[in-house]
Amino acid sequence: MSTSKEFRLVVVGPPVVGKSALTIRLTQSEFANEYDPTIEDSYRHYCEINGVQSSLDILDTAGQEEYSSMRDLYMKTGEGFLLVFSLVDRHSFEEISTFYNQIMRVKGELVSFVPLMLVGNKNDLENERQVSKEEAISLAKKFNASYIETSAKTGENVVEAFHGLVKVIMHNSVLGAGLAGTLYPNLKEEREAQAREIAEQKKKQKAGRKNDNSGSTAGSGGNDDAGNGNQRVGSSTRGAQGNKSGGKRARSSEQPESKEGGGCCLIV
Ligand SMILES: Nc1nc2c(ncn2[C@@H]2O[C@H](COP(=O)(O)OP(=O)(O)OP(=O)(O)O)[C@@H](O)[C@H]2O)c(=O)[nH]1
Ligand SMILES: [Mg+2]
Repeated sequence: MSTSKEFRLVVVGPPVVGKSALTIRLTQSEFANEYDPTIEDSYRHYCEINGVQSSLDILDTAGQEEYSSMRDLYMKTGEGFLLVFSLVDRHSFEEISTFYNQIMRVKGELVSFVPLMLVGNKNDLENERQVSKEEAISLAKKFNASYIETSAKTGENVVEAFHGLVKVIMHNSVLGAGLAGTLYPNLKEEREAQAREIAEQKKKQKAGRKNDNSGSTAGSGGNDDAGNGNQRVGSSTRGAQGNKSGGKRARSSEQPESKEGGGCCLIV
């Protein structure tokens, strides 16, 4: 009986701000000192959040402009986004709005609330700081996002950033629970919901013809913890926990579903 839930997180932001270093810090507990520009890498991280066994499917994206054509696709499929800028690079802070705007343009058609975590990274370089906490918080409020300051180098607040985003997703799905089960269902849940709906309709049709009550439990009455295999959205075979698995990948699935939600501004 697995209760593992999958969450699709996407790490976005300008180049050199530390997106990969943060992801590697979370998944491999080490600091990537060298700069190696990313095209697109995916990682898997297992953890428990709010008592829920969680499997984080993390997409580390390219900050470099030349790969920006891939953005629409991953923005569609992501459930939550870490918007990363560098506290020691004012330009990266100014650029983050471009990523936010693009997310809203792409996701805005699909959902009314997008879980976002604004991340000010490199806070170990305090004496080189170019962005104040106050202005970052103010931007987070505009984005209806949470804000956190991290260091991939020391590890400060790295877990909190990723897990905090998952908590926003969870919170948001609870808000939508009365309406559709979950607000941002993962594909597994969505398929189960569809199967249940189809089964319900079939039952009704049968009952309409005759009151035959032989229970065919087609779509399964169970809820979110049915099967235990993780579901893949795109291609790419993921490695075990914390392993970087395969570079660039093409995703093709569309994010469905859209429901009302609320934001929260959790400042850490
Ligand atoms: N001091 C310090 N350096 C960091 C931190 N995070 C990342 N770096 C360094 O900043 C450089 C860029 O980090 P990356 O994680 O590769 O940056 P990125 O955002 O993934 O860049 P792209 O893949 O090009 O988009 C590397 O040399 C890292 O070691 C941090 O928290 N503190
Ligand atoms: Mg990178």
